Amino acid sequence: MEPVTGTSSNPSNCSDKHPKGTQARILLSSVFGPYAQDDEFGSRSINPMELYHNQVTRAQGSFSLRMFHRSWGIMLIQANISAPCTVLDFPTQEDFARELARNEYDIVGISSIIVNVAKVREMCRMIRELSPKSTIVIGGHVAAIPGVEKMIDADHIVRGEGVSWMRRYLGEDENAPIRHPAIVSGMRTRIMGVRLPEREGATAATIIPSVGCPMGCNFCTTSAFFGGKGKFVNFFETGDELFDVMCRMEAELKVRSFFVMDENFLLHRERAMRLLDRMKEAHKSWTMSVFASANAIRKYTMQELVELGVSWLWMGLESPQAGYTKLQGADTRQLTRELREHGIRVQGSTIIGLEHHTPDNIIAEIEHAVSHDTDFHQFMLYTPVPGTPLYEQMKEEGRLLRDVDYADVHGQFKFNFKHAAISREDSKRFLDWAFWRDFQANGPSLYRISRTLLAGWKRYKDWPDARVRERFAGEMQRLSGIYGSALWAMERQFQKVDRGVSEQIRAVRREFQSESGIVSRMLPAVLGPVLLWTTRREERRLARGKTYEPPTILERTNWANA
Ligand code: B12
Ligand code: SF4
Repeated sequence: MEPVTGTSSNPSNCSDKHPKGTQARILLSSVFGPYAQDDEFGSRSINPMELYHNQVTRAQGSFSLRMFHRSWGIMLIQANISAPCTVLDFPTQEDFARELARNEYDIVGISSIIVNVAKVREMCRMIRELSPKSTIVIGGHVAAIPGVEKMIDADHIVRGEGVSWMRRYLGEDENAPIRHPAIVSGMRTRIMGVRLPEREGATAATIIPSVGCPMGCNFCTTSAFFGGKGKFVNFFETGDELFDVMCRMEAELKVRSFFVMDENFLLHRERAMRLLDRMKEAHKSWTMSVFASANAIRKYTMQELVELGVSWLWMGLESPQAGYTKLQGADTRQLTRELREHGIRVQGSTIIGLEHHTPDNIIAEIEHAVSHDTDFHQFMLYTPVPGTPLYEQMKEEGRLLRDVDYADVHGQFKFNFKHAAISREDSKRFLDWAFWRDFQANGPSLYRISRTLLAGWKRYKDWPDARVRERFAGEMQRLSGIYGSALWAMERQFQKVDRGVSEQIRAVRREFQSESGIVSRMLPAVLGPVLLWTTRREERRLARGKTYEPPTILERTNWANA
């Protein structure tokens, strides 16, 4: 596997190194909000800045898990340059204009994905007007749009890895070790109408070991953007390096859980197993949420995964008929069941509208996906995204639909290509049905994750390895009363959707009661009715069209030199 670094196209032909080098003053910004509304800049109400509510739990009403994630790409760049740098996350247009007007920035970098290209265009226009001397650098997946340099007025458009590009541009050592920023993985978490308190250490730290994925599935935009099949960019090569980063995060953020932002973390077994050795030596009872493909998961025994602290696993299920290498020979239903029995929450991901799908077989395919009974399930339309092999193939075959706004090419709306058997309108109907069916058949994800925790606790509460025992005991102690209360409210509220599921929720609640300590056993009687009330209030708010937006965040580094 060959690592790759970022390359840029240089529309204005300026020098490849900024004249001020590390003295240049830099602004790095994400695209402006608000996001969860329909507007001319490509915001869409169905495309909020929320991971779960956007593409996983969106049909779960007040039970949908809502939270925001920072723009990690620009945080990573900021942490790895010595020039004075401001990161502006989730600004409004007014915030962005104010920041440009108040500071004379030499470089303004904007990070964007494809759906937000119209915002990038507008931000470039604003920079030219308010800060005409600034050099404009555009990075992130938006750079993969063919002909993007003609759509926006920028000086540099960076494809691929951005830290090495920015270091090179400032005349710094692009191969210097990566300094990992301290990132709290999520913020403003909300469920059942309640915003969870943000205590230090309560939310996992994000760790970014690499970008890209060598598996190279034809539709995969992250794999394609960082080099495609056989390639990826590793920031931390070894388990030792990763262990050191995690120890630093543990100390800085007071965390014991980590969201590992690596497209296929378990694929690199040697690194993962070395990390496990170090964790054992230092008696680290950490938990990890990871992305991994079925073929990578099967390189490990359940014991190894549990000892490694894997407690949340995001796995592509796609479709058993699709023939992806990562799924070959895998019985994903059996694998999901086994993982959950070991207390590992599974987030499945299924594609709607693959080539072999027809109106006659799609319902059975969705039912098959739903029968995995994962804790969370993401459904996505098969989508040729610029930069991917699938996009090139569809282009050659003349199947790309013209006049589809890039703002609508995100897999949660309608096809952007001509499917052999399914119409564009029906693609949305099937997608929406899949989300609804999963919720109706399997209940709220909050119920499902509590059930998985219970299974893990029962299996591992007396386990000989104290690290494992402590992890489950800690989670149970923190969560059993809260889950018990939430289950109390869910059981009642879900009666309207499906009585059978409501009864299953009750059974799990009772089990929690018998496995909990005295305080946690008493809590549901008090907290349950409160949660039922907040849940119903939230349902009314959502029915009135309530949406949520992330806060604007501004962070400066090396600013004394500026
Ligand atoms: C966290 C995340 C989010 C967060 C948002 C974070 C944010 N603040 O914007 C949430 C959950 C809200 C989200 C939402 C969506 N997301 Co999202 N998301 C991700 C995820 C999982 C991680 C991003 C990340 O931090 N990666 C790690 C960092 C280090 O990598 P990076 O961002 O690519 O940055 C590197 C380079 O791109 C470059 N770079 C980035 N910015 C800049 C700027 C400059 C100036 C330079 C020089 C370089 C540079 O340098 C960085 C370091 O190498 C990625 C998947 C992935 N593995 O990347 C998807 C991903 C980015 N999301 C994607 C999509 C499609 C969406 C949604 C449309 C949801 C959907 N329907 O699928 C929405 C859009 C929301 C909106 N209204 O904008 C796609 C983008 C596809 C594309 N080609 O444009 C991705 C790639 C997932 C996928 N495989 O399909 N997302
Ligand atoms: S295994 Fe997952 S991350 Fe890797 S290329 Fe395939 S879809 Fe992308």
